[in-house]
Amino acid sequence: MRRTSLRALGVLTTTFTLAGVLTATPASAEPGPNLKVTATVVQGRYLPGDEIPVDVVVTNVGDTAATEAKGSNYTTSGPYYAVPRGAWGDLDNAGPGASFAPGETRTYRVAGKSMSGGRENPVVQFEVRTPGDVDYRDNTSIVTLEHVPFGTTDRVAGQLYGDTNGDGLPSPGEGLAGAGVHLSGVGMTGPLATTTDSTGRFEFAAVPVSPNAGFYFDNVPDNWVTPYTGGLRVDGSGAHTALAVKATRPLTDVLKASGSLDKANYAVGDIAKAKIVLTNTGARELTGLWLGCDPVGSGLHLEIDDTQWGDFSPLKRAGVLAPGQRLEFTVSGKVPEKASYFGRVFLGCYTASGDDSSGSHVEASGKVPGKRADSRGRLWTDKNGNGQWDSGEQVPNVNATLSTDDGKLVSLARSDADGWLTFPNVGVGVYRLRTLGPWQAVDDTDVYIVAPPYGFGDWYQRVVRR
Ligand SMILES: [Ca+2]
Ligand SMILES: [Ca+2]
Ligand SMILES: [Ca+2]
Repeated sequence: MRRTSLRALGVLTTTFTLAGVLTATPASAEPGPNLKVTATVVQGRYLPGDEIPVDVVVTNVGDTAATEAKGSNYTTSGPYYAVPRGAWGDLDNAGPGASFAPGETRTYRVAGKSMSGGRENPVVQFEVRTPGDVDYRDNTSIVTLEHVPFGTTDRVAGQLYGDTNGDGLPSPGEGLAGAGVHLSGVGMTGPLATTTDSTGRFEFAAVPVSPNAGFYFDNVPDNWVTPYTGGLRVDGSGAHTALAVKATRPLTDVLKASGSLDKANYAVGDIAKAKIVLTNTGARELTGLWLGCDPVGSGLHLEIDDTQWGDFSPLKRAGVLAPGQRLEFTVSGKVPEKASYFGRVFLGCYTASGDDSSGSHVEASGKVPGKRADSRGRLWTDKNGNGQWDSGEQVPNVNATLSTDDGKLVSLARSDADGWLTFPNVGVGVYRLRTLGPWQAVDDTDVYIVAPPYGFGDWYQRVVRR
């Protein structure tokens, strides 16, 4: 039994007399600070990995100021609930702590994440301590952080349309039929796939809940371009049952591009001149235009300084073409050394308007002759019809040739007992392989002659009986 102090009674009286709004000090409490903690989960549909905010109400129900108050949380069962550094604000354990005047109340929104999935919900104790707290029974509050129940599924459905009339809405007849629709995400056992119907509609009846389900289309008819749809949050609330996904026409419809180099042959270090022609064949002005050249940084492309593109530079993205306008650029770039190992220097650019890089490509190349290399490969035929090379499928004693695009013969070789053949000391570049006699080379018959150290190694060439 606690002794009721005169001081506590005094506070009680004052409280009732003055305002009646402060929490009355229990008549049983000792004099001194007394923090009381009440935690409440902020309502929401939470999935494993989500941030779950909890409102922690801290009140000093004592008659003396509470100082150095510090908060902490502890997962008593279920998946671990982790809060980031600083989540407790001025109640942070690493700091000096906070003060509460008698009767003062503050609410702290503490937001952490429950780590793994599974069937269990985290049960978490929130606690705030102050030195000398007269009644420790009310300093903790335990809450269950409820996730959307394990095994919940959601319906995801919508329509893919090509916005032919440009009104930004699915209009009659704009549905795109026969496109593949794919959905896969965290927490799902495997990817889901369906196909749009004759009106462009699609449906996944039971998608397992997922904080981030990747969503994309393929095999879209007539080259319509689908947007980047990003990940969907599928949480069982039915938020994605009427998706309207707008596809747009590719830039290639209206933005034509071509390129050429000023010479057929170059040496390393030469400055090559390139001519690029862009044409707007459409009826609308094109804006935000730019070119992205040597997109993969292969080291085989002409080194063109971006400033030469003016408004069409990838840094500016400010090119404009009026309807029907044809624009010709002449730019120059150095032939890099690496090109001499491959025998080719390239000009390769994609064309774009803003973030849409679906314009025509610019492609041109020149020869960089000089280096030579051996090229070794193997002839084989798919005896067991499994589509791949297997031991014993080599084809011996076949004569083969390498020739240029325009049919000029550059090398001749004959396969040995194991199907191997070597074209010796061939000038670097790309050639066509042909086989003579009863065997015909099929599939990709390009042979790349590349000088060390960049060689691709031995190649395999499939042949069939004529
Ligand atoms: Ca207390
Ligand atoms: Ca429309
Ligand atoms: Ca085979």
